[in-house]
Amino acid sequence: MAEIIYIGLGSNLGDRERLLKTAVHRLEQVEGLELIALSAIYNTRPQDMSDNSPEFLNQVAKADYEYTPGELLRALEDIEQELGREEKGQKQPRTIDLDLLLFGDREINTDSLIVPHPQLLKRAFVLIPLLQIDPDAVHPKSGKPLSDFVTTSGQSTVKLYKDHVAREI
Ligand code: PH2
Ligand code: MG
Ligand code: MG
Repeated sequence: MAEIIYIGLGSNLGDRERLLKTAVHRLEQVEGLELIALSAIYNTRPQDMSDNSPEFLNQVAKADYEYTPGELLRALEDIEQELGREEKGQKQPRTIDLDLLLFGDREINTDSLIVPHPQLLKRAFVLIPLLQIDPDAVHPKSGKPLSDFVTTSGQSTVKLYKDHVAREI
């Protein structure tokens, strides 16, 4: 049975908009994955990054996925590799970062994957785009609406990029 998943996309190195678009095309080609909706692209202030880190573009994708979380993680890592992601350290700029945010209402805790994403509730740059496509989304662990976790200070770090709009697919 397919499950609803959410993926956070982020880029702060190179042609950020093109990288997000290419990543979305690659996601569409992942076996067993059917895109349902894409948030707008947002320009976001770097959070927990090295000093002078460039601003990010962030976006969230919602999809149906048929296979296992491990298989999805591998597909996301393959796309990161293909789009020139280099492991220079967690706080360094990256061409593309694809994070699995939610996988149905599952809680996963392995060496390679934690779902829900452990930082989800602290990150306006994923909460705001996710809520744009699903305003009533809840956090599987606590059952609380994700909208409860958006703060005014968080909101001020996330701005719509150009004239982007969310779209259903
Ligand atoms: N990703 C991080 C750390 N900080 N800040 C913003 N604005 N956007 C990101 O995607 C991001 C971040 C770790 O992956
Ligand atoms: Mg990340
Ligand atoms: Mg990541």
